[in-house]
This record gives sequence, structure tokens and C-alpha cells, in this order.
Amino acid sequence: MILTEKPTVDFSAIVEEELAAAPFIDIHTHLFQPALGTLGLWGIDELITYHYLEAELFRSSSITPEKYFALSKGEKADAIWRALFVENTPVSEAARGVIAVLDAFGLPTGDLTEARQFFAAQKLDQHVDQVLKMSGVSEVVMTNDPLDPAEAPFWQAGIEPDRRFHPVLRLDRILNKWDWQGMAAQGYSVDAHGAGKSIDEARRFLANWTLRMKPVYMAVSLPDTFRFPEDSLRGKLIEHAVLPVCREFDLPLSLMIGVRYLVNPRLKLAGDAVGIADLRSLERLCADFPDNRYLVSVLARENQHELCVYARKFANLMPFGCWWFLNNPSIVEEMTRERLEMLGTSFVPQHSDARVLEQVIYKWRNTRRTIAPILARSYELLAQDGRVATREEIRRDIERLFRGNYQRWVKH
Ligand code: FIX
Ligand code: ZN
Repeated sequence: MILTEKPTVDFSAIVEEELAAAPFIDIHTHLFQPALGTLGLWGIDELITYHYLEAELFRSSSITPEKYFALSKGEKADAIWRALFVENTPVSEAARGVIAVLDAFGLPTGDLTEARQFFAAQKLDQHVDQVLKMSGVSEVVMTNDPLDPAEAPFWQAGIEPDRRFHPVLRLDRILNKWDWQGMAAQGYSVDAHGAGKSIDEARRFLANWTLRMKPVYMAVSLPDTFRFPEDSLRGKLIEHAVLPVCREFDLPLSLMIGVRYLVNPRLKLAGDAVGIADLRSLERLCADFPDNRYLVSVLARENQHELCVYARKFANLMPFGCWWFLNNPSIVEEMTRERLEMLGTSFVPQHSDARVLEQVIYKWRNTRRTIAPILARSYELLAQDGRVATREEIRRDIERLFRGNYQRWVKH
């Protein structure tokens, strides 16, 4: 048998260049367009007091959560800086991210004085453009809560669209907390038990907020105990309010499943943990409501392979991201490899979940750095098996992974 010399192509170089050149869409964040005012977090003290780092603080300092949360923002940042960046080396993913942001702006990475002066001098709108450019991100998708008393008035007053930011209608207060008082205060005839016209009124609420907010999708985070179908108010709201309104407005529904909320309430936003979900609920949603389409991220590492299998069964299921406790290179590698092996390029590899504007700089640098060798390896294996992917094909694949799959899903 004549062994033909396979052409040696430097796929690593091509993939790195094409990843660097491609503007990504960040499909799930907690960032806010500047018109939403102080809801949007940015700057060094917000970066350092990220809840990921707050959780790490209490492992490396004797300060109690109660004492910490009584401090000012600057004092909190000083406490975290001292514990995680001075007394210890910032080697965790979240701590290294702060260093990466400082370094990206050419700021000293050993002291906060100059950084604080630099960020205080920034004008937000131009700063947003600069940060997105540095991150290789063209647009970010927000998380917008129609029942948040701090946010709803902005939307009720009317907000100019910002091409860099896309709204999402977030459903947690309806589906997980049944905030009937919040809905009643906005003029909807709902009651504490979801009785009477409550389900129809919830549907009207969602339709009206969809018209007002023009979201690219609806979203909810769900506990590991989530079940569907379920003879519960949440089950009824999903079936008779959320899914029909998504169909009516041709919107995907984003399900983020597997949170164990506030296992340590003393840590506040940092107090959530993870649980293995029963994805047969997802199977029922995809199978029984085929005219809906779903964007799905699951939080347990143990659920990832199963999610890939379900994505092979249901073309209305789009897996996305390495969410929260999974967004670490050791797990991103495993998840991205199994997704490529099972789904080809028909998934969305990552989102940032950024809560502070400048986090997109390090989160997307890490994504490109982690995913480049994995993608390159896929093309090397393909070449060994007889097909040498061209640069144009690799560019097309990256565009699909980091833009096209999302754009096709939200039809935007
Ligand atoms: O439900 C969500 O959108 C989660 O991403 C957040 O609640 C979580 O706190 C987070 O920011 C994780 O990265
Ligand atoms: Zn999130």
C-alpha cells in the first residue's frame, strides 16, 4: 500500500489567526447598555469584588462574610486584593483574569492606585467600544428583568436600542419566585396561588414585555430539581404562558439548568452551588413542543455528555457555553472536544456570563487560548483521514460556532 505523504498544514497557526480575527457574539452576560445607568458594572473595584472572587476570599482570609459585606466597595476590593493578590498568588481563573485586564490596559499588576485613577478617568460609552474591541466581541447579550424594581422603570420609560447590546427577557422572578405582587403592581390580575386568570395574565405580561423590550430570547435559570411536565405553577406557566409567547413572537427559550441556590446564604450572590439535573425534562420539552427552540446550558459537568446526546436527538436544542463553575480550561477542553466529536460545528462553544464590563477581555482571551488547540486538532485528524480543510472552511466554521449558530437561532 502506498502511504501518500499527507500535506503538512500548520492548522494551529491558521486557527489562532482566524479566531483572533473573528468578531464573536457573547450570547449571555449580565452586562447592561450604558442607557441602563448604574445597573452596568465596570472598573477595577467591581472587577475585584466579582462574586467568584468573594467566594475565594473567604478561603484565604479570616474575615467573616458579615464583616466583609458591611465594608464599602473600595474596602471590599482592598480586602480581596490583599488576600488573593498580595498575600497569595492570583493563580485561580477569576483572579488571573483581573491581572489579565490590568495588563491589557498596560497598568501595573502589583498595585491598585494607578488602576483606580485610570478607570475613574474613562468615559463609559467610549470605554465600552474600547473594551469590546480589545475582547474581539462585536455584540453582547444582556439579562433584563421586567420585575426588577431597579430596571423595569427604564424599559417602561423607553430605551434607545444600542447595536452593541441585545436585550433578553429574564423569567426567574416569574417561574421560580412567582412574583405575583410585582406583576399585580404593573396592572395584571394575578394572585398568590396562580389561580383564576393568573396564567392568562402572565401570558399577557410576557407578550407586552416582549413588545416593549424586543428581546432576542427569553431566559430562565432552573434548579437541579427542575422537572417538566410538572403539576406545579411553574409547570403550568411554562406550558401555557412562556412556550406559547415564544412561539407567537418566534423567540427561543434559554434554559440554564442545575443551580442549587444559596447553599450558603451568608455568601449572597456567591452562595449558589451546582446539582446534577434530570435532563429527561429537557427531552420532554424538545419532544412535546417541537415548534419551540431552546438554547440550553447545564451546570453540572456530569450532565454535559447527556446534553450532547439530546442535541443529536433534537434539532430544536442548541447547547451553549461552559457555564459558571465549568468555565475553567480543564473542563472547557473536555466539553468542547465532546461537542465537536458529537455535534460537529452545530453548537455555541462559549458565553462569558460577564457581570463586569472588562471581564469580557479575559474571558474571551481564555476562550480563544483554550479552544484554539482543540479546533486545530480536529482539522489535523481530518487531514490524517483524508481531507485538508482550507483556511476559508476554517473561517466559515469559526463564524458558525461564534456567531452564525446564535444568529440563526434568534433570527437576528
Ligand atoms: O443565572 C445566571 O444567569 C447565572 O449565570 C448567574 O446567576 C451566576 O451568578 C453567574 O453570574 C455565573 O457566572
Ligand atoms: Zn448568567
